[in-house]
Amino acid sequence: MISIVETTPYQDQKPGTSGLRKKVPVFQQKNYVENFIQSIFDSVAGYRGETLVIGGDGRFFNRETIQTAIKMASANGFGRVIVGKGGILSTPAASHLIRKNDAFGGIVLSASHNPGGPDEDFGIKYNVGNGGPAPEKITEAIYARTREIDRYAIADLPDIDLDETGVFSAGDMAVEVVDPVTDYAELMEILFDFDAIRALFSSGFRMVFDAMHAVTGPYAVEILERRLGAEPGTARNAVPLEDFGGHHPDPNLVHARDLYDLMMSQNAPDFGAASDGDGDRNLIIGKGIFVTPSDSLALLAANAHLAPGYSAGLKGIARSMPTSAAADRVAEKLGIGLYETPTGWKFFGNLLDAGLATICGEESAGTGSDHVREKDGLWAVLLWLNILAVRRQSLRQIVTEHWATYGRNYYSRHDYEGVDTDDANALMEALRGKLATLPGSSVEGLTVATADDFAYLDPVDGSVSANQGVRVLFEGGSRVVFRLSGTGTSGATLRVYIERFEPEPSRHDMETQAALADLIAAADRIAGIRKHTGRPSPSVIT
Ligand code: G16
Repeated sequence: MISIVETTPYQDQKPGTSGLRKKVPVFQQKNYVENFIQSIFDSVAGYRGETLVIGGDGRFFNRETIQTAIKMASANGFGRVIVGKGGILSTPAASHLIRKNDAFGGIVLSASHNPGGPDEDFGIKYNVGNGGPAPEKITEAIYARTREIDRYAIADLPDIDLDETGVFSAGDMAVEVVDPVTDYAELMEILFDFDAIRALFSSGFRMVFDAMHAVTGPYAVEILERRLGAEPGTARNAVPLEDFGGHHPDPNLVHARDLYDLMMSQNAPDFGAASDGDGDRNLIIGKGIFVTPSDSLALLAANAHLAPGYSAGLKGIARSMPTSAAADRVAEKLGIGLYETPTGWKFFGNLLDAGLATICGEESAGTGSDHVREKDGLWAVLLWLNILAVRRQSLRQIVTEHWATYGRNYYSRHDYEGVDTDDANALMEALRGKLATLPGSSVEGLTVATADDFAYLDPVDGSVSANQGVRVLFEGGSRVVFRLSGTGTSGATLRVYIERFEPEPSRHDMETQAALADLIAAADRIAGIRKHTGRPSPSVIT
């Protein structure tokens, strides 16, 4: 039986950089989830009888939301739902299932690297038929719909048992509960040289992968330990927990500190890696050397041809605007296109679909390729392993050789979290107001060459996305970028991205913050960070 339930709209269901992210109690309000899911269905057409993929990162409220989504998909006329066993699907695995099954789209439940639990974060994201996050045109339509929605449809059905694989029925709709790992692991076997990586592990190579009590645990155990022969225990914190063990499942130097300390210690293994809540981010650390996400993108692009899936070469490289320009010089040397997009993986979808880019990456610990339409944490780890297996050099050697060839982009991001929203907006407004007067001025001994608010013209569909971050470029190629995060759930987060290009190998050994000191001071002078936020220093430095 299908019920049409009357409802009243919420005014705050605006999707951010990556779907709707709020605190769990917000999602638990009456009809909050139902309103948003119905608004998704109301904003896309042609799904009757089609397939919808549903899964999440296993955080608190995942299972309840999946049951709701299944009942609403049935009532709205979908023909089939594919859902991961236990409600689990990493974001890249969900993207792959959408593509492999020619699904109409997918609902991905995650708040990524944000903490989970009854008072922590939750999120709902809609992905389209190419497997990628819905483009802005659709997220805007969803938001518009949430503001006027007055009813939703839901089937009156018992809950589906998510812990058994198999095909079940939910009204006229089939529900296929699938193993979340199998299809994804098979895709990885096609892309990478598993024999070479197995040989690397059997030669005594040791790694640690920190799943951070989040979704990649089962994937890492199956792929790294079972299929590639890494020693048992290589995948740590490998059981997904609803609250991620009380931690932030954010693979950065603050929240993956144990891994970082291990990798900097005397008994460090050869390779350390971590992934986030929903498995799309990655952290890469060699013995005694952290690889910034921007450098990782450049290095993966420069070496991708060593993996079978990329042996034909790359069509192009895409990076988000705040990501360092390290990848640009790789693209230049390879003679392929380099695309600079706004922050948000959704902007890569068109470039990948059109065959303009093969590899994409972001400073926010995301790297991926055209194998799916999401960034992919384990994919990045496996590509690194493939490169290490072929080159048989240490990660440090590979990175320093890369810098010697291309130059080094010193890079850091300073985050000011939980800033008062009005203060953060005032800072950005003031910054925008002085853009015209900055060029030619001198700050901390640096001369401003250009300053603008980044706008993106999508070369495929011609759409324009304005106000994507303020960039201040200095003579000599250094720059600072300011933008407000679109993924936070309380207050505002100011992100300041700082970058200096250093071509000279004898100067490649500096400590990063020291190498950027004058730019950091210039950023504060230009934007008045302390004045506007009242913060003497950033909350997180990565
Ligand atoms: C999401 C997006 C990424 C973006 C990141 C940070 O990642 O998919 O494209 O770079 O947020 O965005 P912001 O700087 O606006 O907070 P994830 O891993 O959170 O889904």
